[in-house]
Amino acid sequence: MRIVVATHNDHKVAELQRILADDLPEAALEAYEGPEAVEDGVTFAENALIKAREAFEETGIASIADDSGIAVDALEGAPGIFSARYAGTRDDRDNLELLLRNLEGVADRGAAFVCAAAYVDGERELVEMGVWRGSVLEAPAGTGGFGYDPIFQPDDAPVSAAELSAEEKDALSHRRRAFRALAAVLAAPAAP
Ligand code: ITT
Repeated sequence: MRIVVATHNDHKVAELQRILADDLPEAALEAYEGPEAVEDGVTFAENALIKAREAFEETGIASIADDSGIAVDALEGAPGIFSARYAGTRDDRDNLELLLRNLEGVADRGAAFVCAAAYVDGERELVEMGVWRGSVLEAPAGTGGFGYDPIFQPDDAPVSAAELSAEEKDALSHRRRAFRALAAVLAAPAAP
């Protein structure tokens, strides 16, 4: 099965290649070279579907997309779907620093990484969600991963997401949870 991976984020491409090699081993993954979709949905699920539809319409090949971000309890879920542009730039460092500033003096550090994994093939549209609970650190720790990883302390890991190896992050992440659920639906026999 050919599948186009509809993301322009190289970090996501690398994580998805590893995750899907495990969870969807029969898929031959292809990079998406088309235009960036306009993400004007109001949920992670809507935006993931918008990106997967756009890639399917451009290529005619079954397409998957990921829409993801960090949702902070004390900020009522912000930055959420706006995580990539929280500080007004696309710079991960600016976004992370703004989030730390907005949480200065805030005791409730609870947060979650959220991922919507979408699949579109012209016949079916599927979306599965993955959530990774944790808390926002007071200062960045670690150099691995991308985005908000240096300030995210997962509940189920002893160190920040940026201090985990790629394989350790893959085993726990919101992205893994969402794409594993999507792969399970794709692997299930089609309804009669
Ligand atoms: P595409 O839309 O092309 O896939 P994007 O980076 O614009 O790429 P999103 O709109 O889904 O993707 O925004 C995701 C942002 O959320 C990303 O830029 C990071 O800032 C953050 N994020 C998502 N997953 C993350 C992860 O595993 N670790 C750290 N930050 C993450």
